[in-house]
Amino acid sequence: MQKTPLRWLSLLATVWWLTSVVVTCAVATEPLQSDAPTIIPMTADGVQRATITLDSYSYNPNHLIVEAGKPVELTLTSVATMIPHNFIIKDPAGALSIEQDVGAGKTVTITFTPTQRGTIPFYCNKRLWPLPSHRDKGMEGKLEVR
Ligand SMILES: [Cu+2]
Repeated sequence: MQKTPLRWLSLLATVWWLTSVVVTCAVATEPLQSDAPTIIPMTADGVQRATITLDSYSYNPNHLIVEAGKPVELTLTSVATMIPHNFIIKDPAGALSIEQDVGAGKTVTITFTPTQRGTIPFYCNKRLWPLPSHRDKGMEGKLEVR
């Protein structure tokens, strides 16, 4: 009979500890990104240039607007620690198909010329099984071709 209050106390402590861990994880994985569209400016040489920052698990900016028929140069800069990401963009017609790996902390540049007007999604398909893919964690965006 003497031990019952102690047992309750330790149970309460365990519940409190588990709750705080779950809350901390939920706050930490909240993606920080803006959905505001970014019109990629054309430089003097006729190339539409932009830098996209890759993090775990986001692209920033994640809504790009470009002009059809003009070259696009994207500098993909990863600020992620340890986790490798990629940049995949494929239009349904098959005119545009890019799959570029971007290692943690690395920068790579891709160039392409979108020909079809429309909105094409881009995303990261990396995943650490059995966790959801990076795209499922919010690592996606869209390229609006006008
Ligand atoms: Cu990724």
